Amino acid sequence: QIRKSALQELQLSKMSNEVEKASKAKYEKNTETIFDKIIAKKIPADIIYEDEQCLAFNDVNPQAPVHFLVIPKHRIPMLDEAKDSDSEILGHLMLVASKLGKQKLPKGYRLVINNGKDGCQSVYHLHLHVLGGRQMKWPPG
Ligand code: TR5
Repeated sequence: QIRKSALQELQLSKMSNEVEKASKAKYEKNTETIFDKIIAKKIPADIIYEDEQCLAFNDVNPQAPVHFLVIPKHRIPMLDEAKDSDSEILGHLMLVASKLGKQKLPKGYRLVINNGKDGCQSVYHLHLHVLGGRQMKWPPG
């Protein structure tokens, strides 16, 4: 019998917790999310980078030794809602993720965008997850 380590148990419970959160998350196009409050500095976050267009901060529930989010200041609820006019900000988010990723994770990292319920999206403000600091696995769960 294979006995799961405490760490694996914890990772599994965090994972199902995220899936549960995503399945309960309501997509309301015009409703602000917790990330708008972080952008407005109404609630604290561990901010690691900021410029006029975007913000990066450490994920409160990290799924890897390094796990931060890069978000646009202007709210795009999800990737599926991005318009042609968002192509510049989408590119900017990727470049910021790469600059921070190179600095913090020189051995490599993973970018993730969860889109919609099946994609496990729980916060409807587009965000890039940057994960690393361990060997990432493939396929992702
Ligand atoms: O599931 P998706 O892709 O929507 O990712 C949402 C992410 O936001 C999750 O990884 C959460 O852990 C993260 N999150 C949620 C909150 C939060 C946060 N990261 C930093 N700070 C946070 N605050 C203050 N509040 C949250 N509710």
